[in-house]
Amino acid sequence: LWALMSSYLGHERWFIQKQIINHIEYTVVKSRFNFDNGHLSQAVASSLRDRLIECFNDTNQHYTDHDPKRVYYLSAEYLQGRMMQNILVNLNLVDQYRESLMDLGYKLEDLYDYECDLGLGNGGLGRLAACFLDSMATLELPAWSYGIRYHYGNFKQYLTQNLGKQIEIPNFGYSKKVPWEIQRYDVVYPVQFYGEVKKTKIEVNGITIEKSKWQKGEIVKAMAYDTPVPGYNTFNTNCLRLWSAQPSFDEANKEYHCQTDDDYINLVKTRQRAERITSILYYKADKYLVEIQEALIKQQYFFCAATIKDIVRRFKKIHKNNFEIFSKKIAMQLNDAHPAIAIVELMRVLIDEEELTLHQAWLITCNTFSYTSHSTGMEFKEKWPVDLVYKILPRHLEIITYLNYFFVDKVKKEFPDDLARQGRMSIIEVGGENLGFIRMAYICFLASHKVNGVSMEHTNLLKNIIFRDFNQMYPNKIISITNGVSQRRWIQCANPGLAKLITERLGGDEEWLINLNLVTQLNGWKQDKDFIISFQKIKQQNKQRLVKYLLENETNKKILSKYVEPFMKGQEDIMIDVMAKTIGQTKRQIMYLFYILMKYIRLKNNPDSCLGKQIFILSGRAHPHNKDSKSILQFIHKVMNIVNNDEQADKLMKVVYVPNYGVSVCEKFVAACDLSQHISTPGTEPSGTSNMKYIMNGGLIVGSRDGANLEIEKEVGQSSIFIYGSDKIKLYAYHKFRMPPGASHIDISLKRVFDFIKENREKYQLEYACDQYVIPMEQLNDPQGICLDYLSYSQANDEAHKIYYNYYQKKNKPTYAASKSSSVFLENNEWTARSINCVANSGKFSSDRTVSEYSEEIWEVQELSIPKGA
Ligand code: DL6
Repeated sequence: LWALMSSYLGHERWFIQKQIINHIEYTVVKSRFNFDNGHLSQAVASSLRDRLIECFNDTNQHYTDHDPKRVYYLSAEYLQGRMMQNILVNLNLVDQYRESLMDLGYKLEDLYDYECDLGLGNGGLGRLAACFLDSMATLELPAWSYGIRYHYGNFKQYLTQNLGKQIEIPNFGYSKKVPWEIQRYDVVYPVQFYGEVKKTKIEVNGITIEKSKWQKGEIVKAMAYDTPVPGYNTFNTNCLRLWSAQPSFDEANKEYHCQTDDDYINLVKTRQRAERITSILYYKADKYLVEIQEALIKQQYFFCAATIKDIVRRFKKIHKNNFEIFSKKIAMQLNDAHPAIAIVELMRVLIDEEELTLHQAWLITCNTFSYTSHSTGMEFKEKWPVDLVYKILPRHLEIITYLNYFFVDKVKKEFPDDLARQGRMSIIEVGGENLGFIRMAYICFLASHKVNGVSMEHTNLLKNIIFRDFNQMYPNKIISITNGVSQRRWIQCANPGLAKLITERLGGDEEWLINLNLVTQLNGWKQDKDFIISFQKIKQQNKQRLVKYLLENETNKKILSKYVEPFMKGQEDIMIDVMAKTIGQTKRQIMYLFYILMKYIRLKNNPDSCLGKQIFILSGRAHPHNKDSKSILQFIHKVMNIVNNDEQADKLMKVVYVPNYGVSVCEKFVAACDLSQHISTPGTEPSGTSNMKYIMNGGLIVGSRDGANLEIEKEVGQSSIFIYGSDKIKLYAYHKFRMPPGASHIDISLKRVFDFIKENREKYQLEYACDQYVIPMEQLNDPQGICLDYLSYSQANDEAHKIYYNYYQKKNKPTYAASKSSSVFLENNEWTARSINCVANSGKFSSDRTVSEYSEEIWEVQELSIPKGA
């Protein structure tokens, strides 16, 4: 309707302005003569929401009318970040909105920062889900996604001054109204917990069968919140449906009228208990307190029960009880094992409510579900204590027990003499406290027709280690689908300058936004002087934008303001090196910090060893339940204290930490950085996706032999990714046999770092690093292989710095070239050619490719295009 009206009347801008001003008045409730950027941002969002809702309603109606096979994506996390810019890009409205606002005297780009980052996720898995939403809509797939509407989302990080001690505080800002979502007062389902299973005997065709009925217990209501998800350049607008918990009592019902003070208090407590189910996003921990484990089980079941009810209701509306075609009409994808209980819930619904047999229900379930694993460590495999499941979900435990009985029987038949295998493969891990544990990931494996890893490396690990026994029994089940990220978010929104340049070079064609393989044409421009200069200028502007952002933080302002002055004036260049990811041992921030300290020590001994100015940026949250992670965060701040307060280092290197890492911060990093670190311990990072984002934006990478780094190397070649160190087999040999023999010697430069740490242990409070690493070799545990890999790691970084500073050509201090604009930049065509090479060969890492593979190899859903003005 909007498109039609605008094209007929030719007054698109006028319409946009009128809409925005109306929203200022009637939605934001401000006078049209007195509002600020914050109000304007809300009004712009509301005007976009109106458009989205039209497409959203049309899409849903079209799906209902045509009844295609649908895919439902179940994920406990969605890390969407800010949406306004992404929505404008997808609706192809950036220019119209920019111009309309300009007429009114405002700048569109100034409004983006007023939106809060939607942080319903902890990291990679949630951000991947957000990219998938974008790609599924863009590819016009009939896809709905389900999740949890956490009240507080990811925590806010508070850091004690200078010490880097992390305190987690709830993200109260998050509960501010999210402009995109639609509260569905009419989409509400009861979800049951606790209670008991009652057995009754019934006669069917003369045969007596036992029926189970789950009864009593507590009921909580699940209310839907829908967020429309537009695709790029299409009318298709899918739905992200998130569930929020509400108490189930009907406040108008006389039964609940309070007779005594206690009744009143109890009613309030009931409400709070219900709301608590969806209040926070939990971080995974090796061992939880019982009450947290209970809350987590309730949260996951709540989400899955409401989702299954919604899906079955929609199916029955058209197909009544024809469950034979259920899996022909529905595919459900589990994003990791968090929603595993959805499998058992579907079984329960089919058996107890739809009166199918266990066998029938199992066949339908297996043909419907598929599962993506996103982890490598055993610790991430969801394990639920049997006693808690018995208490909270007694009927589900019964179903799981049946499934396990039949499955273990099958294992026994196939491997009659292998008792150990039967124990290893059992869904229920017997023994220990809590009457044992339910291995939820095994349920996912067994009930899915396809299981996938998220990179080649990861898939091999699933086949050969994590699900080895299962892979032997079901050899064709595990497949590999390498992750990807959306170029609309991660180039077009994060780096509009580069996006414009790409479009220009591809002849003004924006097709690359839906087919990233087209950027391969940029390979032809790697040596083109004009293109190189344009590319460098964009990078320079992005770097200045990032530095400006760093200066907004008081601590970083103190560290950087003088250091960056000439850079901000365009008089010199600074190399920006970033390591941004969750802080933890396997991510190996420690190795990066050792390298920074080594550079610092070298510089103290010989100031000429530093080829040019650098800023090392670290960002990422520490794991709230993990001591090591928090100690590493403190170690970062100690290294900052050492380097940033030293007069000699003052002119050549600075280290900063950026708190509250999230999608918007990451957007600034990927557009600006020259080099980034993806250096996880081999065998611990399933894929990584930030490595793909940096590559797409022309950032070179230092990477370990882990996750998707190796596939990136295959695409961009060794000139743009500096792969270093051991692979997981070498690491295994190192741990098991201290092999190779050289592994028992610590590299001389690392030794200097250790000596420095030892000497300054008290002065800078370096206990953590000291106690972990500066100890006799025979006591050194080194689980992450840092000593093993350090030499090649430092060489990879040194090599990158030399190339950046043109060392091989100049063998002396860098020279700078003046551009036509006021700024100068490092004259280095070699680095820029490598950088362009990254962008040009990043086509594989679009989430459009990833989602197409899921669609073809797993879901078997077809695209369904919504006609204009449907
Ligand atoms: O697949 C998305 C993403 C990968 O890129 C990361 O390598 C992996 O660590 C991450 N996994 C998780 C597991 N979380 N839990 N729970 O976030 O998935």
